[in-house]
Amino acid sequence: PFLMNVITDDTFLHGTITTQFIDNNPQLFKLSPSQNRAGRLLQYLAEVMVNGPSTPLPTNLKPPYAEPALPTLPPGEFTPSGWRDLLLEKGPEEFAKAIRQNEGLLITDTTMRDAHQSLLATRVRTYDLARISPFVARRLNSLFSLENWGGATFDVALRFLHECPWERLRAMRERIPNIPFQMLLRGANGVGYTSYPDNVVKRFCELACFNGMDIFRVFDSMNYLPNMQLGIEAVGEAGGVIEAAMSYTGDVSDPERVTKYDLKYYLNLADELVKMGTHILCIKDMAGLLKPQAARILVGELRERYPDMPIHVHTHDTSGAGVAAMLAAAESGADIVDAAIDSMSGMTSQPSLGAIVTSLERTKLDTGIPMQHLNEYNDYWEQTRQLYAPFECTISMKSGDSSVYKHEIPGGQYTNLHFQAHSMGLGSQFSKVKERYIEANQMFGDLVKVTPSSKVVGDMAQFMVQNNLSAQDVEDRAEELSFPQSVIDMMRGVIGYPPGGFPEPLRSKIVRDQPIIEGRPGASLEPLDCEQLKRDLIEEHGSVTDEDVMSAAMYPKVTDDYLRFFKKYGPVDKLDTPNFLMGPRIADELKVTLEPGKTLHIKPLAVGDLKEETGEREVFMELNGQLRTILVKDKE
Ligand code: 3PY
Ligand code: ZN
Repeated sequence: PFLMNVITDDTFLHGTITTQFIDNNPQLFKLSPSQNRAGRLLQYLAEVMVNGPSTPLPTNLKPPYAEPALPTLPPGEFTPSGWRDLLLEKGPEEFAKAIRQNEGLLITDTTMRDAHQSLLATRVRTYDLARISPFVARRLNSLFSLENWGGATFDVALRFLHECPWERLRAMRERIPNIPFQMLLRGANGVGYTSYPDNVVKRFCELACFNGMDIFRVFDSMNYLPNMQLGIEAVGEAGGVIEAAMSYTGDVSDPERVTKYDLKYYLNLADELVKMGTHILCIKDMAGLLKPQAARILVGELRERYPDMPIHVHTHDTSGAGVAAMLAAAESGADIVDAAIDSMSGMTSQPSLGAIVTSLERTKLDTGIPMQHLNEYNDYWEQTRQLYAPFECTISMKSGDSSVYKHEIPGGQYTNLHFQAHSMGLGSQFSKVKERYIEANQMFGDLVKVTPSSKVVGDMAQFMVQNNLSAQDVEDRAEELSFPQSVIDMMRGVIGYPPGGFPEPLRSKIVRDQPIIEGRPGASLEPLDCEQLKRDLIEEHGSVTDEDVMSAAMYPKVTDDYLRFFKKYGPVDKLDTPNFLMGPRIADELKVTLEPGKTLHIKPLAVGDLKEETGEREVFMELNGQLRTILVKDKE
């Protein structure tokens, strides 16, 4: 076991061992008698049977206990080559050139990140992503990229799914060697909600590349260039493909609209991002505000200005005009657009992949993606989506909303706010939230709204609704109101600055005597002592990886809980989704594959009576044909 510990140790794997390796790594001598993964999983299942779901289920919609059928693949077939082969062979610069030389429209499939972030509260698990991955590698190899990491997936994987996001990345990479992976990096905010020390962002990108990430869409929630620059540098130094994103707001097609975010603003911003060395330029339309005509104007201008620069367009279909906007972008010179497979598309998600592909068939922008394979992929996702019924946004949301052009709420946040308002039984509450969101945005000086700035505007809107405050009330009483902490922090400069800064005197009235951060927040943060953090984590949890250290750097408490959970309950990511969420049913046999060739057969037999003295119940299960009894504290 010592040898096993060593050869699976992160430092060892990264090839940075020194002669003090053993002295510096006392954790390697902590030899656990056995990993006892089966025992820990039985404990997990028994606890869910007695005490209900371990991850909160926001609705009582039930998933079926069914395994979605996978499209068949003949065994022994080669994995065809894809855009990643070219990237690995030629590097990011040549990769960018090849994108410009490609004739048809290229597609990024967002099903595995933004689509479920927008529709299913980011709850899709590695288990379901990994199952379909071999099919994607073999049959959808003409996709430009798969967006499958970053954004909210990192936090949600650890916090609610009790799984390691790094493990997800590796699991998918192993199954999909040929298609580039794409992640959403919140610039200096990494995959979190606030600024982190520069060394954290840099190490994070390094490890993301090491674990198989290729393309990093880097944005800042206020398009604040110093933050963007840090993200761009971090990706560049890590060897990733830099895709700098301009977060789009306002309406460049409306000359009447008085806004900071006009065509000139975006062209200047693009100039800066190009100067910073981006490989791909992205228009990130997180709320779905880029009307077809606006796409023609903006993409058209950018195309002319930068003939060699690949242009990638991201949108959300909230208004219902997403397909039209992506087709307009493509016709105006965009190289790549984002879409989600049909059964995971529409409303606050991306526009439909199938609709875009079929619309372009037999045109000069033909994507070359075979519809027959997309249909099979779609069937899988249609069934898989059912497994996440408890998180389904469509329980309350029945359609898109073209008032998004006014309130500008980003896709994922729209779903959350909509759900919250409706679950309070007050559908009419939502229109109030939207109105207040507009007012809060104006009060803050008209912001680009995307994580985390969108969260601050949302917090303010909810604060106004709860306290029955109009914008005028807030202005009048700003000196005495107890503003949400996120609002105070944003005004202090914690996440950076919007063009023109925050409006005065409101800012001073909100900040009061709290310290102000001038310039880029990361510049005034001490570097994190990663080695010390690693030692602390080892002390607390036994062995941890460098990747765990990065999780802990961004999400200290969430990672701590995750590591504790893992130690107690084992690799719950290996359970199928209904059994993970709802627990197993008596007499149903579950098969759990821990690794190739190691499968557990688990059959729950009965839950015993409550023992008054201890408050416990015995749960009887068969594990590979042998009876096991598990004691569980009944929390009722
Ligand atoms: C995120 O930051 O998670 C987003 O999806 C922003 O659009
Ligand atoms: Zn998005």
